[in-house]
Amino acid sequence: MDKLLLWVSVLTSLPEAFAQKDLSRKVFLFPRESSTDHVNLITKLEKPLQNFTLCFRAYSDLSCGYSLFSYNTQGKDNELLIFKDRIGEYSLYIGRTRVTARVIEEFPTPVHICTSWESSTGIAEFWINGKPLVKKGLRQGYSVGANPKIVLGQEQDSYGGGFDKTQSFMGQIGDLYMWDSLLSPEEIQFVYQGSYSLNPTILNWQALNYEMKGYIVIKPLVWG
Ligand SMILES: *[C@@H]1O[C@H](CO)[C@@H](O)[C@H](O)[C@H]1NC(C)=O
Ligand SMILES: [Ca+2]
Repeated sequence: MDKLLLWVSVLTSLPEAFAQKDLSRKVFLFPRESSTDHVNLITKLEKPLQNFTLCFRAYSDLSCGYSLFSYNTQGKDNELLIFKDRIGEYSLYIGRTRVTARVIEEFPTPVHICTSWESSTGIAEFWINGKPLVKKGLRQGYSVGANPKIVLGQEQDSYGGGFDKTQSFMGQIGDLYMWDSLLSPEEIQFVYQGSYSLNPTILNWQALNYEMKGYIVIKPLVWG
């Protein structure tokens, strides 16, 4: 009986033990273009999202288009997608609809990206290296679906797959945090400056649950 109880507690605590790693001052390095290498970010998100803020750092010298953050739900492609179209151009997709924001940027240079969306107004925001870009609106009244597959390094065309080498990411990604709320402009600045004590509710780089698939390496963050 005691043995059985021990086993039950080991089995139930194992996933938790594997679950969360603190990746502070570390990045995922995607060292090559491929249609396979990727990282799955795992989160328990059981209710549709009306508001969110997502922030992370990225460093790449690709000049063609690539996926930065791909979030699909069952049967719904591009439910939430951050795509870099070209130098100085960032797109946010919500429910397969897209807005694009433009910024003058040096190339190649490390970038800190925050993006947010609010269902009640449909307003999407981008903040690039702490600087707010022109706001646009899309999908007012929509809710982003729950139980997502979230992929770094590849762009999904199905639920957790359907990758395309020409949209893959090569470079480094770190400091990724996601909230189910809108951060204030002051909070966005805190995050940009490296302060994350804001309780990220969906994804937390300091307690991250993830799976690395293929050629992915964890390295220290030496920029940004
Ligand atoms: C989303 O934000 C709006 C205001 O920006 C707020 O009224 C609403 O309650 C929020 N929804 C959730 C589920 O937090
Ligand atoms: Ca897609």
